[in-house]
Amino acid sequence: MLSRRHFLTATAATSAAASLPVWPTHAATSRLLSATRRSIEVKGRAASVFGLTGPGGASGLVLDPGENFDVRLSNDCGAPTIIHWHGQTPPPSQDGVEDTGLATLIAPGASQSYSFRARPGTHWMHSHAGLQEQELLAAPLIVRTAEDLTRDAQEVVVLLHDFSFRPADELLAELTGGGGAHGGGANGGGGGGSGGHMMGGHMMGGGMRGMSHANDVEYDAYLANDRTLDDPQVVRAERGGRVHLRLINGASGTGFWIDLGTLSGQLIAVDGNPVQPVDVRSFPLAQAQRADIIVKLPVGDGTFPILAQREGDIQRTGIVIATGGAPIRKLAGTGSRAAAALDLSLESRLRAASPPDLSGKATRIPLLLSGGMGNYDWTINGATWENRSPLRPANGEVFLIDLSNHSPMPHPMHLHGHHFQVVAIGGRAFSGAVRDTVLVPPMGRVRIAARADNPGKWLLHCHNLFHMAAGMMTELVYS
Ligand SMILES: [Cu+2]
Repeated sequence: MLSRRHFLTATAATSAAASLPVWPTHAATSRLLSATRRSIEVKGRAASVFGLTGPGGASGLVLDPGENFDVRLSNDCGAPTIIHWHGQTPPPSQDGVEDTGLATLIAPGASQSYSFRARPGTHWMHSHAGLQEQELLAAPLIVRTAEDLTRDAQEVVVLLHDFSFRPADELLAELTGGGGAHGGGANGGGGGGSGGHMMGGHMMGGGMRGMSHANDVEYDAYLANDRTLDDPQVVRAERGGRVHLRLINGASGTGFWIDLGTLSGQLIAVDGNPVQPVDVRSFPLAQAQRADIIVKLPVGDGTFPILAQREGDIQRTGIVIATGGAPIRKLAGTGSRAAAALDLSLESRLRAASPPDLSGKATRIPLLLSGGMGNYDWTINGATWENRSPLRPANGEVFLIDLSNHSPMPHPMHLHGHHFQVVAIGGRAFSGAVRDTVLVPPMGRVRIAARADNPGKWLLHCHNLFHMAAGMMTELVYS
């Protein structure tokens, strides 16, 4: 593996950016994945969205323990695209991004093969082209472990998303062009026939409450496996059985509070990395984060909603687990009170099951997150992506990134190609979870640490899609 990875990296670095290296493929073992266009029904209304379907037509991919990531992606969605394997740590040219110049968009009708060692856990995959992720070009990517197969628990995967009947570029144009907080409402935002409108009015309300707010976009619906609570997915399970929930926040602009209702669960992994088990019932899940939870069902018949409520709001979505012949009660699409803003209360309790070796020399990298709704300019160290100063850790050494949020919005920060450990929150050091995406709340400070063990060029960005599109992205470069 080492020599192969080294070879691939060298190839990528020396070839022209436009000529993507061709990976050897083995048709017999490659999983087929198709980026498609499909129609779903949201609140009784048809919507044309993107999709990522595997060989059986199901959404996403599930790999067996020890299986290599051998995937042939065909672009059948009618638009140029590229898919990022979120949570995987491939060689840089197979990361599924075009921004670093190591790969290009896949043309409609074309395909691209990928081959690298799969990283186990609950992950996902999504478009890294334009705003396609908002239009549901996202799906689960599950890499099972041998332990998953012996664990006596029914696996239930839930991909959360936010949804608008309006095109994503229209949503972004309104945020960037409408003068943000003060002009959004006056810029035609309320006129959408779908009932969707931007947060102009809400923002002013937020301003009166205080400095921070959570949500930029007023969506039409919140989805759990493509469905709303009007018509949720119902998963039949065994009385007294155990369920392994694999929760993925695939939303583009929404952080959720997960609510297990009357069930209590054990959180066993975040972003695909085992943690020392923690009992949970209600906990935050920021954009792009994943949570693996084991729940034990009662012995009697019952229905058990697993809900996700938007932070700072009453809107919610979810699925229902049902045992025996229990009738399914209608669930309201709104909670009784607004959820709080996402915080780091759970994060500060998490401990890595096996902390990485972060001994030796370390480089400290300060990362200031700033911006605001006024001009909708979101920056890292004062610069947008176009004006970035790449971060340069030393190959093989540890790097510490001090994330410091000087803005009124939360930023779920995602580093490509690595998993890092959360090692301090607000200056308090601890041996936290290993992750690929960490929430930095308004005015919050989080220190993360990782080893520079995957040379190349890697994106580091906010996983609020609109913040990223407005410039909140930089790159980590070492060779
Ligand atoms: Cu952000």
